[in-house]
Amino acid sequence: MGVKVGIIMGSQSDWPTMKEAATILDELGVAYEAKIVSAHRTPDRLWDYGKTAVDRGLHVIIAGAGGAAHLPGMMASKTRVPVIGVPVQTRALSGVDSLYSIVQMPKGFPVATMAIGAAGAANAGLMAAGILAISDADLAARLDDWREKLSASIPQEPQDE
Ligand code: RP5
Repeated sequence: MGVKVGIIMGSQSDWPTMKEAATILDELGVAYEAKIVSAHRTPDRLWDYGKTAVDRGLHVIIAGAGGAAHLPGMMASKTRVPVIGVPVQTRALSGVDSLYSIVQMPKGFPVATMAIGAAGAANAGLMAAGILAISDADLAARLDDWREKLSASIPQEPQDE
């Protein structure tokens, strides 16, 4: 069985954002693949990816795109593998365009939409790990440990910068 998490993005320019998801998965020891799959520029690639996702053993797809961000929704239309959408921050409209493009799916084809930008991509990694942890006790323990460390790193009181 191959990797269970697919990270896909509409463009090379999305990678600095989507790398945040990859970094989280690295930290948690979760294997993934990362691919450029554009809804507009490579629609056949999108179709093939969605068509083969279940048979290839993918359990979660993290899909990031910016602007007219149709990749996550189209992928959700093509496969029942859960899709986590990441709205990439755009220069023109600050990512609100991406967010609206991803979040407003019609009934029947959900995309679990994260926050705009880097935080959303990191949370997508954590969400994917949480889904896999339901049936992976070792990963569940690593995720619990990661969360505890984050909580412990938050100071009780603010400091002057
Ligand atoms: C979208 O268009 C991509 O997801 C990217 O966020 C945006 C801009 O792409 P590039 O012109 O930088 O390749 O399809």
